[in-house]
Amino acid sequence: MQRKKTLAAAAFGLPLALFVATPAAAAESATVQLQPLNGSGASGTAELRLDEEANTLTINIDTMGVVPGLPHAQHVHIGGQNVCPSMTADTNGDGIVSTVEGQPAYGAIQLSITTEGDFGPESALAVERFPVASPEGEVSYERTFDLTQIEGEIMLEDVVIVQHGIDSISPNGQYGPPPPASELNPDLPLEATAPALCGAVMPAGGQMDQTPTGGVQAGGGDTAGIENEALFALGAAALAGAGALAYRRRSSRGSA
Ligand SMILES: [Cu+2]
Repeated sequence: MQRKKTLAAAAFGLPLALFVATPAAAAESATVQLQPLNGSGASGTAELRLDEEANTLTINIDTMGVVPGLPHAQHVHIGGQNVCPSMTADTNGDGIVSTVEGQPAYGAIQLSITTEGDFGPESALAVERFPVASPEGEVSYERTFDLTQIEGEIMLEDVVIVQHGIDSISPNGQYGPPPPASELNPDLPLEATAPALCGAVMPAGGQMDQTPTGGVQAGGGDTAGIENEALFALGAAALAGAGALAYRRRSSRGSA
């Protein structure tokens, strides 16, 4: 029986085998390859298991090559183009794709992948509750989240995982010292919040409805537009006002 089921699934196609949804079961899972951003040289994977009956999301993240001994903020981002940014997202030309610059690609924070306690967007920069990389620069993380505690629905195919924290601006084994400061919190160095790794559940060019780069999903009854609104309603609280405004402005322009 088990074998037949597996074969049937294989025959079904699933060309990427990254995103596995079985309608009969109330569980979905996805494995995401995390790619380096901002010259981090890091690598890793994230595994997500959504249990719709229990309404939980279990996230495993294993990364290597990240800044040793320092905390690495990590989030579920949703509501952008469901992709990871390229260096063309570096709109201010400082050589770093900051968290806000990457937002049109990967969206706002829906879930902060913390080690304990709150995991909503308001914990986006709860530095003391993010995993600390080992002396070898490895992070090994697992937590199961009770999704009844956060607003909005998480659809796995919309998820982009981002792990933050780089040391490539002033390589010295620590974040900063500033400047440059993070656009999210002037008390934090840009190095602490800039993305180091990013992976989208649905790779660019996959089965997702892809809008052209620079385009926006608003209007036309496209669900992505609704999600964006939902995220704004959520407050995207953790994001600095300026960043959220820039994001909104971009959305408005694209839909006009
Ligand atoms: Cu993030």
